[in-house]
Amino acid sequence: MARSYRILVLHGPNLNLLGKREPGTYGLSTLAEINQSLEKLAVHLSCELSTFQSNHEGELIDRIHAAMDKHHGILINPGAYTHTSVAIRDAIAAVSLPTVEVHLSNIHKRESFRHHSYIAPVAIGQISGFGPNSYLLGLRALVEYLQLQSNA
Ligand code: CA2
Repeated sequence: MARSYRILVLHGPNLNLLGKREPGTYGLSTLAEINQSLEKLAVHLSCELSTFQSNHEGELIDRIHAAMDKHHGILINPGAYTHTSVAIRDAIAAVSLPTVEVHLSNIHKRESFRHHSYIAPVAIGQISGFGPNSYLLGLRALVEYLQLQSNA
């Protein structure tokens, strides 16, 4: 059966270190393991994923721009750029693809500088605090949103 939705999964800075440093805050799962569990769910949801991690703002922005004609939606953990990047926010707004923002940790329970997200106002929603499950919940929410939109 053809996969119905193509989703771009973006991981921001330092997330390549997952499972290798600070397990107390970010858990024991590696980024490769998170991508594998997303792939498994994607098969179940009949969607196709492209995953990409970068420590560079411009590279993330380039991928968002390139998604315009190739993908139906974006799942993004912008990492620390969540709290600093007007440029990533503008890129998401410019491509106007449905975007779900996810975080491993509950950013609202942490330092006050993490409470504000530049991305949230241009996302359809934010999922924060469920560890790697935030990504899986985010993918489900995005696919359901796309399905509801196409049935409307
Ligand atoms: O909770 C999240 O997913 C964050 O997006 C993670 C970012 C943080 O700046 C955000 O406030 C919340 C940090 C990612 C750093 O990842 C590391 C992983 C392992 C070791 C060190 C950093």
